[in-house]
Amino acid sequence: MDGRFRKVFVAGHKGLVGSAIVRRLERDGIEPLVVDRHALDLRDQRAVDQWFAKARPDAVILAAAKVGGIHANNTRPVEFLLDNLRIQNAVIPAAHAHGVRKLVFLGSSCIYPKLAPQPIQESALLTGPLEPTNDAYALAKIAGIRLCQAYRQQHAFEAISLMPTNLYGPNDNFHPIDSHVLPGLIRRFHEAQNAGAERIVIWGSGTPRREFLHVDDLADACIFLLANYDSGEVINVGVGKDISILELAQLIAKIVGFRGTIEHDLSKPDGTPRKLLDVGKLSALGWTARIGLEEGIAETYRWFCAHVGSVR
Ligand code: GFB
Repeated sequence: MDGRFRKVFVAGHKGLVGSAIVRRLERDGIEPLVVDRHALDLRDQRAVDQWFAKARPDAVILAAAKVGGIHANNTRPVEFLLDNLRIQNAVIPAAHAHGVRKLVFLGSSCIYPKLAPQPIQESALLTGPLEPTNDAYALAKIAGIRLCQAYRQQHAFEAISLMPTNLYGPNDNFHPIDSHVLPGLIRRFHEAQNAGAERIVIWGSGTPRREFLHVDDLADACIFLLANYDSGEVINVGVGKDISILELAQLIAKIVGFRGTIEHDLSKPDGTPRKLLDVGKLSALGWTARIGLEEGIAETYRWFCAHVGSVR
């Protein structure tokens, strides 16, 4: 961990990403600064500015966001646009105004153009139409990246923007409808297995491909880049390989022990056909992901089973 930063504020510390970053910092013996959402609504610009004036962290990892899977994004664009803009427009200006020395902003692979050439290079951003099922979220995140670049350009503020691929791991949102595909299928296969079901339905054709990065790898990359990256240009964070949704379902079935048949609900959207990230820029800096998909899903399933009564 970079010795320049002793008071690191993890915004969104209870979420999938935030809780992984807290675990990663604590591994370095650093107790991060956190604040519960009932004590501070990160969408409230005045309250956030007053909090920063008192707390005065020296680094910020902005892991707080309104996130969700394809269904949530497709049906609630107002929240995905407004909540994310409000959080970004509160935290980033307050960080600059109150002496924060470095801020890490998190974008997402889904904000690249729907049909970007694969694997997707960072230069593809804003070169084509967005994926309609999540364009509200994507525009909010693109605005956040541009705000970080504007503060760097106008005030020499050290803000960096990472572009993680699809994430999964402990403390994810396993909601049957609003979750991302990997946790959503873990819950569905688990419940089908427990119910002795002979068939299971997944959404869409199963042909889209997705890249999955364990959240502990993302957290490690965040700390690595906090110390080793200082540019306004976005940087991809991924594993460099992908899997079809059907292959993912078959892998989760194997891990859960479900032996029934997998069927498709073609009334549900496929979303973007592929969004594999080019991770050449990150690997050139000396970082690569370590957690393999099968071991990562198995560990996540163990966590899910141990917390099934309280998961989101
Ligand atoms: O993770 P996911 O919901 O979103 O994956 P995206 C959607 C893909 O998985 C589609 C299929 O092809 C779905 O048809 N799928 C199959 C399912 N069964 C299920 C299921 O039970 N639940 C879900 N959720 N999908 C997201 C963006 O796109 O990527 C977010 O919408 C975010 O904004 C995230 O950025 C990283 O990967 O398509």
